[in-house]
Amino acid sequence: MAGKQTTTAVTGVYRFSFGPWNIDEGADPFGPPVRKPEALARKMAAAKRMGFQGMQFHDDDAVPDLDNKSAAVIEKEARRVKKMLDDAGLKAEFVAPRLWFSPKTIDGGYTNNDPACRTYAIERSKIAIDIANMLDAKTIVLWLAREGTYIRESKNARLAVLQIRDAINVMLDHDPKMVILIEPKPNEPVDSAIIPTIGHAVGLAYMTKDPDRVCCLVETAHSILAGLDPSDDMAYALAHDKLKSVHLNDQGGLKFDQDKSFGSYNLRRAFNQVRVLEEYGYGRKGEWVGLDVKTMRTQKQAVNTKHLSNSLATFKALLEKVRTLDRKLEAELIKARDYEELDRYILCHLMGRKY
Ligand code: XLS
Ligand code: MG
Repeated sequence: MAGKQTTTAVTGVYRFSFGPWNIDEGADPFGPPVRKPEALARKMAAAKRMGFQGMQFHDDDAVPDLDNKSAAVIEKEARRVKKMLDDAGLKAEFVAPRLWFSPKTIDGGYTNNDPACRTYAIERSKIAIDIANMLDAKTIVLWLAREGTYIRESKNARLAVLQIRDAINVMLDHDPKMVILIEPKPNEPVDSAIIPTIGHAVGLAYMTKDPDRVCCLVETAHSILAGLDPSDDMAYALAHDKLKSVHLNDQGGLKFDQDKSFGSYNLRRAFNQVRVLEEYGYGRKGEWVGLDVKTMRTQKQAVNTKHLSNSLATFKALLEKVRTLDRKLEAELIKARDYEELDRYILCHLMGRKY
């Protein structure tokens, strides 16, 4: 039953992951790459060295150019990546179908106005599930990048919700065990997303034929772009027992999607995200902590992974802050309804000042 646990006596158990796209070449819409690409094997070695336990993949991170490969070649290449993971001592957390690069997904995947393109999106998602199985990943992630509109009149938004539901049902049928995680984002690259927030994602999960296998991934920056507090979004999904992964990062308000290092913009907001995970006992059912952070464009080649190691270090430092919070004092201040004093105590605690 969703949300059974109401006490705070448990602690989390944390495993960390990131994706190959989190060590990038620094290109943006206004400038070319400024660093050389790193081979997947080097990214895996960096993950291990920095203390990560897993990697996340797009289907074509594991099997590049997969639209032009046979099933046999896809399998051979996916198994080679699995062997690389084994050799590096890493697990694959998830595989995500990349439905935003192909000419067939210019107008979206599952909600494309062209039925042939919708079919492509569903078939591609089935291949992503097959690759996930080959990598022994337990989840697939749907970041619904182009499932939305550039102008409101271009799609029927009610129908689009049902199209996404139907596509998920096909994926659930394709594999009896795979868990599907929806990663919502309100905008960019589209103007308006069909599933913009975690509330929409949870609602959609209950519309599918197997709601227990349709869950969520909350990304810090995506919540902030929706004007919401990421820890509250996480709490909402946790109350439904539907938070199965997170993409921790940071974001300076309503700007382009920044994917800054975790805690780098708002440490208190980061503290509350760690706290909500810890109080649920996050990770005990195999949930991962993903760090979906981006290298600053100004960073040189030799130091292109600091955003990852820094984000991990910040998570661990904030976990320490959560675990050393004076709960008795907090309860007294809540009882007295002295939230000004509670505010002060939290700030002193975060600043490491004597209270
Ligand atoms: C977007 C994501 C995306 C997914 C997987 O924020 O990082 O790449 O997690 O498709
Ligand atoms: Mg993400």
